[in-house]
Amino acid sequence: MALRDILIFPHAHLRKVAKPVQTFDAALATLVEDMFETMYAAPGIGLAATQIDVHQQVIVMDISEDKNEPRVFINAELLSQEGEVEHEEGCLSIPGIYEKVKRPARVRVRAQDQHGETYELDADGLLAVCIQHEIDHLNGKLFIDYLSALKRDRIRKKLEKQTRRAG
Ligand code: GNR
Ligand code: NI
Repeated sequence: MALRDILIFPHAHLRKVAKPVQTFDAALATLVEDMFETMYAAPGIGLAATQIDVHQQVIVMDISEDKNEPRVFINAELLSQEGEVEHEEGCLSIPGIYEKVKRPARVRVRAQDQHGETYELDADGLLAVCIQHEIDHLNGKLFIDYLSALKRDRIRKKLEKQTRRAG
């Protein structure tokens, strides 16, 4: 297992669009393991491969209190979305920034697990928010894209300064 570096906004690669996974091999298993290790260490409740500069449709997640309910979403697609809910979001690629975002409240998702087995899931609450947040990452989209351009610009300037200081 290995920790991977997380890209920080406004890194250009966060805007790349991920490609579907075609082969469920040992390399994919290692990627999924590394993503869990990186997510738990951060700590975060979800991680999209885009965030570690891997542009394949791979998401890991664990929204449980005890961090013992790992979920894998490969080639995830939203089958339906309904309702609307506002939730405060954060992102490991946008450290220290927390803002309310409105999204559909309930989703149905189809995905594959790490073995290639297809499954469907109905989600609401934090799980629905997190799934949509992670699928956005795979499409090069960030939660701050839902904010005003003014707010987004302030966040960009703040993080650019921090990244410069950190080298
Ligand atoms: O750890 C995370 N917490 C979180 C809180 C509210 C809405 C979404 C998230 S996902 C985030 C981890 C992350 O950046 N995933 O891409
Ligand atoms: Ni994120």
